[in-house]
Amino acid sequence: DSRIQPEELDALIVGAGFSGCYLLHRLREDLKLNVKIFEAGSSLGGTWHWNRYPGARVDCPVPGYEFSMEDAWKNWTWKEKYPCWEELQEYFAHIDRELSLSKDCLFNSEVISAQFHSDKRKWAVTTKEGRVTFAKYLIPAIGFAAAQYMPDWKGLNSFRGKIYHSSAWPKDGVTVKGRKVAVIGTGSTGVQIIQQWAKEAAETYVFQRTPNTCLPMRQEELDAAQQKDRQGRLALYANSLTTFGGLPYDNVPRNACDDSTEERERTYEKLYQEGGLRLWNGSYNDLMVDPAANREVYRFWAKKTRARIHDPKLQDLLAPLEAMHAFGAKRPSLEQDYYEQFNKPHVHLIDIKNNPILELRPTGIITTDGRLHEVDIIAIATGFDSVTGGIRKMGIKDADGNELSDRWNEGIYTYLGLMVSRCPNMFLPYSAHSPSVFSNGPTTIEIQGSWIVEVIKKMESEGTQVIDVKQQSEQAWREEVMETANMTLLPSTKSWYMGSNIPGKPVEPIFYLGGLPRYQKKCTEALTSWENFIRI
Ligand code: NA7
Repeated sequence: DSRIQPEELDALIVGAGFSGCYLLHRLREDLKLNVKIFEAGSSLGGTWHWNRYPGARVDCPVPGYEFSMEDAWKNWTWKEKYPCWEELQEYFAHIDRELSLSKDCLFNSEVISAQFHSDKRKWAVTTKEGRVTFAKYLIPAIGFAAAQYMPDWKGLNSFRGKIYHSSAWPKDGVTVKGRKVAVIGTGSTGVQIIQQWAKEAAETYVFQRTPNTCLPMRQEELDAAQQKDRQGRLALYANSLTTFGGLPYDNVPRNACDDSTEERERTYEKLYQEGGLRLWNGSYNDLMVDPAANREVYRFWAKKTRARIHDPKLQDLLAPLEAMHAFGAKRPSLEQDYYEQFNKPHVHLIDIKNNPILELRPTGIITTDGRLHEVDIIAIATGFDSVTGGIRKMGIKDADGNELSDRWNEGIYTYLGLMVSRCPNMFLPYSAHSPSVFSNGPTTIEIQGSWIVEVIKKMESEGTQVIDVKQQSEQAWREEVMETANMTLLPSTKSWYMGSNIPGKPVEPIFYLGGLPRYQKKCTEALTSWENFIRI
């Protein structure tokens, strides 16, 4: 709409999830910048605004999964160790009250293009409604899951029932009581939906290509009084900066083969009983490095899991004796009673690895064996075109007019996962080449967000208008990302961590696997030397 006058901002943040909220708060309060968030959704929350499918909950425990600013937590207590999406939305409403965030948010505003104008030395950002805004700094805080992945099955549009992708769930929910439902996909999302729907629907059809290696969540109700312990809170935040994944889990300080078989079994049992991601994220040092150590933990997991499933055929499909991929190379999901659902006669597992989906029909899903699975409602839990899909959707163009997503088709290049050459004054929290998805979200975001604040603070104080990063610095960071990933078993497995879940997407490690302490050290060094930046 040409009647809308272009607005000039110091910083424009895209996305009102954890990253966007953090940076709005810090840039506004610490640096007194004129900052706004443009958010495609109608409220704060990011992932927790969009992913409101049944059973959605976080798999990092609270209170670690929260902002560490005292204003954010001093009047807040959590109800459960792994909160559901409703509680996370309440948390965002709470921080909004405490930090007055939404007054600087423009909701229902999807950014469809952003280009750096070298003459104006600013980013021009356009929303779907045609609003154009100029900003000195651009911060795409869009997370890794801004672009959903919907496979193009034949007949997709012919289905006459209801069909929903997990990340665009209807606000009013979906009633499944007495209905026949299907869930396609058994990643973290699929597992959560299945666990919930199997308890409510008349018939539940689960379309599984690869079994998940789910770990027991061991949910707990939390005591409000205990959470008031200020010292405890501060110690928790400090500790989270010292662990690989920003979680309150220390690794077992040995390799698996250092222990006898019995000792190893006892250790696995202890970690498994502790629950959560412990067996994956706080296990032996060599779990993700040594195939033999990895096989051992898988065998332990399969034994525990198979014992919960009655039908031997289902045991082989849900927890085969031999691993289908390295344990942990795909994210283990947390479950509460997922496996028990398959002991119910109205829950049906369809093995679409051996019997793929052929097409959708008006009344259901046909598999290659010719069988029609008639259902009323389908949940699509096939995940995301992670990171790069969101960047493409946002239409980011560099100072030369090149689409960043096209550039990244030749391989992702970033400096510390935070900046990209020829995209001056642009900062990318929780994006590619950062520890993001292998670490506790808020902890990673605070490390990255603080770095961004420091860079901008320095620029403002010395009057620098524009900074870029050196290409050789990007090259060096890419090498660090590749080297650390190649030391692990991750590249051996097709997964969204490697980009291999999306047909045609370049297959390479998308995230940094060096762990949070090493990452934070690299970020700090960059600010001390300042030698990787170009001041323009
Ligand atoms: P994921 O982890 O990417 O899981 C997607 C699931 O969908 C997975 O089981 C896939 O099987 C399956 N899938 C993907 N494409 C197809 C097609 N074409 N046909 C059948 N099945 C398919 O996404 P989530 O949403 O569960 O989780 C994303 C992250 O969000 C999660 O890790 C948390 O960090 C939060 P596959 O394994 O590829 O055989």
